[in-house]
Amino acid sequence: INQKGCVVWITGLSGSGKSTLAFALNRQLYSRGKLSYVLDGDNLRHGLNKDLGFSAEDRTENIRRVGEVAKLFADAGMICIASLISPYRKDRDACRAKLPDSNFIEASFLTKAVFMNTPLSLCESRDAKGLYKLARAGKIKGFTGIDDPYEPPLQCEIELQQIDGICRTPTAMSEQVVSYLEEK
Ligand code: GGZ
Repeated sequence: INQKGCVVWITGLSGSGKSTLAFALNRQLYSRGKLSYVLDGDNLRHGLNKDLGFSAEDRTENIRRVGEVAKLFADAGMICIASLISPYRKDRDACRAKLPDSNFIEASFLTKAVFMNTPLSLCESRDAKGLYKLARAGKIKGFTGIDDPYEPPLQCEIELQQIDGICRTPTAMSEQVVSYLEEK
């Protein structure tokens, strides 16, 4: 096998497109003969992390477990793509600290709204599962971006910005990540 294991950690708001990017990246790597695997926060919450909710402690534990599993995949030589909101910087940094330098690639997936205070418009307008609507109505408490914080990375290897009206395709964005991986 001609590859080195690593973790590509995709962080961003709910609805920002993390999972779409993760699976597009997975397909693209596969077509190039690379072994990769997606650890998706929302999926893992049905199994491995079934016991966890969305309190700060539970999110921290969620990220910790996925970080440990991602490390195992990387140790096994795979490109592990983790896509979780992972809203707290300290939790992402703790995952990074588990891996030797350069084996952890943080890709932040942010909409301009996060920084610009045209708040969350893009994520919220997608609202595939109607969760933002429930959060706005106070029926879900502690929803990231609404009444729970999202701390964008101060430094990350790849920043993918999606701006209202100028959406790049998942393929274009995953190509950017693949180029980065090839370069390294
Ligand atoms: C954020 C929530 C919440 C709250 C349910 N806050 O976009 P989705 O719906 O399909 O995926 C989101 C998923 C987040 O799981 P993660 O494991 O990635 O979160 S974290 O990294 O913060 O531990 C969202 C849904 O769960 N969801 N309630 N309160 N997202």
